[in-house]
Amino acid sequence: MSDQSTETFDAVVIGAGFAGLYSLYRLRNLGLSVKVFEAGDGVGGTWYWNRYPGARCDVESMEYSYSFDPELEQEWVWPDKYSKQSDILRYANHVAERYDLLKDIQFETRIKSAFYDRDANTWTIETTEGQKVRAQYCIMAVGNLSTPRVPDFKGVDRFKGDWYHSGLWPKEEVDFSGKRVGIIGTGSTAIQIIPHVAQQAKHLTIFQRTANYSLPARNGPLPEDVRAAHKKKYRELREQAYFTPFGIAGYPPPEKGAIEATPEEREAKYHEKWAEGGTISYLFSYTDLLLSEESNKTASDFVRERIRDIVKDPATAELLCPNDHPIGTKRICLDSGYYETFNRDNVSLVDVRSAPIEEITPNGLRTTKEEFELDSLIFATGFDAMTGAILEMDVRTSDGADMKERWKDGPKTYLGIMVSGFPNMFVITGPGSPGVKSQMILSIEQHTDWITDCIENMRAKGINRAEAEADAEVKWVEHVNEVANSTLYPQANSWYVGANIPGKPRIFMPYVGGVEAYKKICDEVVEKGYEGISLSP
Ligand code: N01
Repeated sequence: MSDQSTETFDAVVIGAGFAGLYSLYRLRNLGLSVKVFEAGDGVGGTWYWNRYPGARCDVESMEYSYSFDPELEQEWVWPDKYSKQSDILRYANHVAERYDLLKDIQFETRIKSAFYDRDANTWTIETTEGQKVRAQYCIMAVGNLSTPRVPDFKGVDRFKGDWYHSGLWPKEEVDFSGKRVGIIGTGSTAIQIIPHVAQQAKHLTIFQRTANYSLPARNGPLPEDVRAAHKKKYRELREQAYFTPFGIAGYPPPEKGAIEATPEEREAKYHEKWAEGGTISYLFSYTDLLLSEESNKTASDFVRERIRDIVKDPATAELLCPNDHPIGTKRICLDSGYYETFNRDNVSLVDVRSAPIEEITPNGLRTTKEEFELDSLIFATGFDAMTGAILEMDVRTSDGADMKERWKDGPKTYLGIMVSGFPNMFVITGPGSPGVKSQMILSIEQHTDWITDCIENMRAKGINRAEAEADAEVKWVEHVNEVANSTLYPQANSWYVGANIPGKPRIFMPYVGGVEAYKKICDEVVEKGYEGISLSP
């Protein structure tokens, strides 16, 4: 495409998930011309791609939604306590239509590169089809779990059956009736898929490398009185959510540490939380579950005991008991009937830690110990999290900054929002932000508000370039690490540290100081005249 045909906008947003939609809404309201690019053929991001059976949010519906418009939150009706994927996608589409966002979104378009020219102070964004647009601001609303990863098993291309990745699930319903199905992975995704596929398949074989902690969701229809009561207090609850660690209101903070309680007290508390369901509730049993190994062990032991209670075959139960990380240091899974599924005759669990998968064969899968015949194979093997989507693009500047080079030893950002050397580029819930450790939509709104306020301030003052200072970035990365190292989080081999991607630098990526602390820091940066950010005309 010739240079003359390069359209110019004030801002380009990459991604039309919840972050991209809200960015478009806010930037447009500032009077900016905005173009959004989206790889899918519809809005919704994670909820567009992850259509696998059983896909549901692990944050309660009344919390997991936008707060920016009180009318929207009053009119929308969430059917269930925890929303299923199709309801969240319906909501994303409703928002896109209600605020007339679709006209500025170009679908089925993947971005190849983003190039910043310092002299012209513009970003040129190029699609894989060679279309180019220019803009002063580049907003990365690319998501944290948007680069699905199929491990490079030998032989995948020779498999004669159908295979699926959870994050690239087909739009059409997949019928596993009468089939011998294998699923690789036992993370949050697999734990949601397994009970559903087990009900259909002739046989389901689960290939587990690492056992995870899963808690019961106790999901069900949201009673009308509960919905109404929440709506009555919606404004207050939204405000409260910002003063909590995970950005979720309604959970009274714990008052003491687990070891301060007697064993009987603890047992009663954990039983109460187990019966209530939900992950935040359980983590909020005591103040120190993510800080003290001794305290954490009491909560981890309780879950292992429940697994042994539920799963009838003792060997299977033992294999399902997580033993390599403290509870909560990986995202806790939330399930509906996961452990119970292992009592079915058509379900078997295979340990691929002791006997790893060697190859996918034309008719199934072979471990170092055994061969399995399969008609269908599901990869619930996760994502190149937090950095994958940005590094998939070629992001550079005219003065030689290259994002792949800059992040080769792990991502470095200022506040998880800006990267030094990449002016006027803003990342929504990037590495170094609490995004993935919070109610994601709340963090998306907080980040986007901060970014759009920054742009508004720049425009009011005739400032054209905002750039994170290298020193401020170094200090932020140190702070993120320091906070993480004061907790048990780094003990787990999770996607938080890139452990699921061979060769990825092991760096703790999310900010785990909590939403309240993070928002306070962001607000103080503004009060101090955008401290750590160089602003130039
Ligand atoms: O991915 P994961 P996910 N051989 O990386 C296994 C969010 N989410 O898609 O642990 C054998 O957690 C891997 O084993 P191991 C949520 O934030 C939210 O499940 O590396 N196994 C692991 O068991 C979540 O944390 C919701 O040893 C291999 C699994 O694949 C995040 O998404 C629902 C393997 C990957 O687990 C990611 O969850 C779903 C190999 N070579 C997801 N490679 C809700 O809101 C990988 N594995 C409810």
